[in-house]
Amino acid sequence: MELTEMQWQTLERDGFVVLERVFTPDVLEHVTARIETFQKRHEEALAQIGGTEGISRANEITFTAYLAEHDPELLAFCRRPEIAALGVALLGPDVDLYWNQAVFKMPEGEKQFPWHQDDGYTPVTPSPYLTLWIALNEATVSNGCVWVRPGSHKKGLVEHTPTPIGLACHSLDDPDQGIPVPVPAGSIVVFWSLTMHKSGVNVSQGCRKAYIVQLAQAGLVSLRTGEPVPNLLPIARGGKSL
Ligand SMILES: O=C(O)CCC(=O)C(=O)O
Repeated sequence: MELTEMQWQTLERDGFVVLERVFTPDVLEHVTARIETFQKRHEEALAQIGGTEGISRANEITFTAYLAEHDPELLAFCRRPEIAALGVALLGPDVDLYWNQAVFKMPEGEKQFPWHQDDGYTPVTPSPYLTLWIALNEATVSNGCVWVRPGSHKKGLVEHTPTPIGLACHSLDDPDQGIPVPVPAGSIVVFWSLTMHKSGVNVSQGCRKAYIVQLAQAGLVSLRTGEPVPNLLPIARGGKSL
């Protein structure tokens, strides 16, 4: 898995690049089935506590985290050569899995997910780290694909304001709403943790499913505590996938 010269330039200039159809349908099917078990459990737990927890809202949008931590097969997916090679190429020889979560956007929703930088949620050093937004099914403008503001990673970490549905660093009413990034199933939207992104409303009939895998240089430190981020999972060492 190597980026072409043009893909490198795009990532440097725009803060994101699309790698189409990296994963085959059988790999996707397997990973999606594993993830769905956890997501269903998360939905059920949400229903029992009134429908909301953090930024997850039952029947609207769910963020199901710590998947690779609980499922060896999902950890193996995060260590696949395609993913490890991207981490090594963009971050260096020693790469950790910092965070992983499935984001399911339910049909006929009404809300966008607000503009933010991933670093806005939990600032860490070194920054930026890398977000791989993996489309488990086709992501379209109608079902709530990701949108990005090209070049926004060059602004550094900007202020984020809490809203009832997540942190926001740029208004959804601003005329500059960036560009949509629709992708076929199995594709990766690669972006930096400083790249501003949002996701659109899902006005389709089906659920939009993504698996978000965030990679960082080994030895990430929290800027809030000054302590090493705990429980990181190694993905590559000395340039080699584990
Ligand atoms: O997948 C989405 O709808 C948005 C997820 C997102 O932006 C994030 O988790 O940072």
